[in-house]
Amino acid sequence: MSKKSRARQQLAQATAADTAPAAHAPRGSWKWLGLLALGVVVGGGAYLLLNPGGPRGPRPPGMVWIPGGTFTMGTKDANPHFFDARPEHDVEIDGFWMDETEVTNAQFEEFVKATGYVTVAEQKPTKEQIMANLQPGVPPPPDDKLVPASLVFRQPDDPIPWADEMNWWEWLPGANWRHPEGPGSGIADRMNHPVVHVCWKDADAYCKWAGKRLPTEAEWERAARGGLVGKTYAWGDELPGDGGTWRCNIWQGPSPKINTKADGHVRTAPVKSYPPNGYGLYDVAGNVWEWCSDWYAPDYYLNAPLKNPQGPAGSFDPRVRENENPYAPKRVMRGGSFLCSDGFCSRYKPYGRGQGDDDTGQSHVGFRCAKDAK
Ligand SMILES: [Ca+2]
Repeated sequence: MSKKSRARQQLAQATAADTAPAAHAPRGSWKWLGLLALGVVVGGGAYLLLNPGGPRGPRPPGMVWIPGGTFTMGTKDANPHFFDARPEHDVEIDGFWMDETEVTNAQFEEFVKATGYVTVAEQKPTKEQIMANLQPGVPPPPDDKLVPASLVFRQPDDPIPWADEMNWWEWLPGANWRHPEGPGSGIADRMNHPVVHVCWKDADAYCKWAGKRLPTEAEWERAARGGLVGKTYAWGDELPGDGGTWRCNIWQGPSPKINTKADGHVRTAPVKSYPPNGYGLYDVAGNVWEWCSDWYAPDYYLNAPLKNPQGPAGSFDPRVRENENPYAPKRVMRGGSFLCSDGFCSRYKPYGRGQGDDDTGQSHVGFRCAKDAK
């Protein structure tokens, strides 16, 4: 046999060996492997049929799956605080991932270190920014008022008129996410607290950096309800402090002067200080308000799409103060904050709605991210 024909013979033997079942493989193993593969395909299909709102893909770190489906959004609650949360209406939502906690100072610091991002509250505002939120014809603020600042809750010492909430809010120069109560305050001992003084634009920038996005308002409410139907709170119908165990960080005592701190915290609490809801989400009631992607309009529920609503095309807030522009850009925020209570602002219930200027930070506003199922 020539070298050439021997080589051809070896090649033929090698090819036969490659295509034949391995000598040690038991008879019929290919049949079993085929059946196994078929089982995976059929099983996966059955899973998708039986769990149309079920998770897709691996779980992103720190996120939980919010199943798709139809839920009842809004409320029949006659409390005037919920004038914009009526009527109740059924909404269909696709499943999505959601951060199990509010974004913490530690997480936000990671973002700032990686990108050099400077929040809006840390920047000197322009006259144009200020004027965009005011009625035409209102005189501009003096130049010396154009300094980096944010809104800080100030607990008053004396009784004050309730009618004007600006009596207990201060536009404080130097207040920002690193200094929640202004110069002299810090976050070194609050790294696991939710970041605050982030405006909507800051929250949006963080989400994009993290490969995520802000939840829509409908997604947020679907998530906050935790799979419960027709319940008053994110955990059910029990009052927040029933049985002596507090279920969220809100206000106890005559607001805004006296806070008895029965739940353990006067301002923000570390995330995961209270039990999660049915979907495994922490602090969807109280602690800090959370930005959503939607523009705010009080009458949106009257004509909102019934599947995956994204919010109105622009914002409108008729309840503005004198000289303020009702069409100034405002976004929805949800969940209430450590300042909420049933006697004052009960909007920490899962259907309660809030709104804020998209370029303004506050000491009780933060956010959490969502992520598409891909
Ligand atoms: Ca509290």
